[in-house]
Amino acid sequence: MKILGIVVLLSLIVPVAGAAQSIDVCYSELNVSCTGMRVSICPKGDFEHIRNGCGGDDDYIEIFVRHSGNGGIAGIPWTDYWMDACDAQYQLALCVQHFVADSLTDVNGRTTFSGRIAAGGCVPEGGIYVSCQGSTIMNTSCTAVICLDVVLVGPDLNADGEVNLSDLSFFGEVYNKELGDPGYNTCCDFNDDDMCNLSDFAFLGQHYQHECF
Ligand SMILES: [Ca+2]
Ligand SMILES: [Ca+2]
Repeated sequence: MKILGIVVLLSLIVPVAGAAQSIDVCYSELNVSCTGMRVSICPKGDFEHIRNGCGGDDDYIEIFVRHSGNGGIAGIPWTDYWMDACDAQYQLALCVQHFVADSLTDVNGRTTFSGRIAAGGCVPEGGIYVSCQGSTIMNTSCTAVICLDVVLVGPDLNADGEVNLSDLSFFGEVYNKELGDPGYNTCCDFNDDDMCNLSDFAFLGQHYQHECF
């Protein structure tokens, strides 16, 4: 009877232990709500929202964090994520040591990201990856990191955490160029019209001297 009691007790403990199971990056899932998401970012975190990343106001990046039993892991804090460029030639400099989720993960391990990103740098191609608690989310066959179809641009062009004169001089080199022109750089096109001109300069002016806080 005593042994049976221990077995019953253990069976009660196991689900609790399951909730603390570690992340399985291959069962976990990462999606973006639209193709061609493009978000302008600023070190101060006051440029575009991810939810506006495809032209509407309800876009998001979505994650399902799952354990090796393929169940969701609930209650993961919104600060336990990281993101960066998949292509190492591009620099993204997050101002804080996390990429902030909208909420704790729910019972399915799901949460979304739809707010602003406080960061410098530019990721014009190659996409971004997302990590949760240090584990980078992989595809279902576990053969490659998931690189979301997301482009990030911003006025801190040299990714040093501050929009200042050095960014302005970089911007000057691309000024009045458009897609197809030699030397054109999409990183200077903040309003996504394939041109780097006065409208983009105005955005740079709005975020001038903004820095990581
Ligand atoms: Ca800078
Ligand atoms: Ca433009």
